[in-house]
Amino acid sequence: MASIENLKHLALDVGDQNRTKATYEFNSGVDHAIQYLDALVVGAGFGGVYQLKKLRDHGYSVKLVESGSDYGGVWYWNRYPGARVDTANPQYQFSDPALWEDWEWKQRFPRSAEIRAYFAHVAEIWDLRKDTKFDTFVTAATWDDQEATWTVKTENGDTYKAKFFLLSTGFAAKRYIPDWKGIDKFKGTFIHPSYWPHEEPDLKGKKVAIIGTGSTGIQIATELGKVAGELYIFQRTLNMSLPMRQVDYNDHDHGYPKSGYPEIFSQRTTSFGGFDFNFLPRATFDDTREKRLQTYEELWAEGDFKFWLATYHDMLFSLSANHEAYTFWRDKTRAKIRDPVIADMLAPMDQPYAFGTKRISLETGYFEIFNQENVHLVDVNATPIQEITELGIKTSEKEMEFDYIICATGYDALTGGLAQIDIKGRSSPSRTSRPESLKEHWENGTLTYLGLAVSSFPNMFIQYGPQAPTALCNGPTCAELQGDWIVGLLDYMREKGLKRIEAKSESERKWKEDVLKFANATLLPQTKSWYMGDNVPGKVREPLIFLGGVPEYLRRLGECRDGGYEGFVME
Ligand code: NA7
Repeated sequence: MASIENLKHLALDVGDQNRTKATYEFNSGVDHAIQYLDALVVGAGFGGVYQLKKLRDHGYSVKLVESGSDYGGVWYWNRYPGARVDTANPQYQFSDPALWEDWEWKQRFPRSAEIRAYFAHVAEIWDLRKDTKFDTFVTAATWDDQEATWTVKTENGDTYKAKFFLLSTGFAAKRYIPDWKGIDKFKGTFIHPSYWPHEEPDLKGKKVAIIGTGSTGIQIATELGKVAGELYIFQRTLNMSLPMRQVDYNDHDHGYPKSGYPEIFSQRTTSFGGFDFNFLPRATFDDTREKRLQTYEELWAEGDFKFWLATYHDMLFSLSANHEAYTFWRDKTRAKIRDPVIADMLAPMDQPYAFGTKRISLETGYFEIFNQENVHLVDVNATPIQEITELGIKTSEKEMEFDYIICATGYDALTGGLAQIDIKGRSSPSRTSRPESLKEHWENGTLTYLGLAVSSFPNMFIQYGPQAPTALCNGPTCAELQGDWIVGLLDYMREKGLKRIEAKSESERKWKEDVLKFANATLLPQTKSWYMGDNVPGKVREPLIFLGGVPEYLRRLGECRDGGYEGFVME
């Protein structure tokens, strides 16, 4: 784990001279006067960018700070081969017509570079750059109860004092690399995909290992299968990937008429996942077998997440319904793989876990790469990785030599990015009246109210974090609905002359019960996944996502607001 920082510096040295230079200048710079603000927003992805624009429009003094060197959030960092969003357009963008009227997407599922270009467009139209500071990693934040202000410190020595501290750091802000012995000894290149060098490494003909078959591993493997001399994919859990059905747009066809955009955007908050589609109103066995297969075929043909989140409404709740979906997926997938032994590893006859209870990835030819002679699959359950050596990877069976090891092992998702900042709230009775850190507050499990606020951390709000729809909600949808709610709250406080707001600990307890109740009604807790905190050793196992869906979440936010921000204490 200690090697994460080394990896970051490796990536910066190799590929991002500008950022290295910028970091140096900030470190040695003189511009460290304290800045006083109404709000400091952390993180320049969809959530933070929306927050900056909205708060400024409402007359607040606000700044946005970001650890990367430009806008995009995860899209700033994720530049690995094949990196692309798996939400279909036109849904993956802000709803402001000033942005979409002059913007044409090139693909139904845009590449990471196209999303960065979109963010540059947003920054220009919304005039964001003057209020954004990049290369700025927030290290600590301390609440002053007397002044009702947060003091926020950054790695490069800046200090901000802000009435509101708004964390839009997203759910994938802290990388996870297993604590293997020997990473530093490896003579080749060891890469976490989110630190992919900006100068593309030449992998043609090279011997490459990819560890991990989440969305990242699958996207990279599909691309590298075409260029690597030998590609070894180390799989711990198979990914029940679905066909993406990518579409390249041309000058005349952008996939969807813009006249329909407002309708699409208004539908997003009525859909479970914040998309323009929803679960079917009928259950799996309401249909005859013939009709069910026809329905599956139609969903399969449409691509996107339709076979996951636009299918029968009981698929994520009933084992027998889920098994039907798995069987269909399995047979479709096995038909793509020639070697029956490999087919048994990628899509076994016996269902290994409930379909859709881990993050589904969208693929474009992933399963077919295993028909190539240069692509190999290693089951790390049968032959676990024991250590990284000078030459490559040593499993329980043998040592394997590599030029590159791509460690696509994901993130300390949802809580890790927040808890890594030393955030200290007000004095807490449970800490014998010393200020409690957020990490301490969550040491026995995550506690939030509405996935937005935390008791004993006044005037602090989280976007796209734990106990909200987050990873099961389209990013721009969540950015807008949470962003609007937070700005509405600040407006309310300003109108009433209030300075301080804090979630009651009782509200947190009740919200946690609700999060548990919704999760336990589904099949998700039965599967090991980062939705449940399983991927990081030692992390508390608990549902980290609000699984009631976007409409229910929005209803809860509205109920709280309409009740005069019920569940909070304000003064
Ligand atoms: P994920 O989805 O967390 O995937 C990480 C992968 O790494 C997954 O297949 C893991 O297997 C595997 N992994 C983790 N630890 C190990 C060890 N010790 N040995 C072998 N394999 C391991 O991260 P991604 O970056 O792919 O995606 C993150 C999200 O970002 C994605 O869903 C999008 O929303 C964007 P496991 O399944 O835990 O058995």
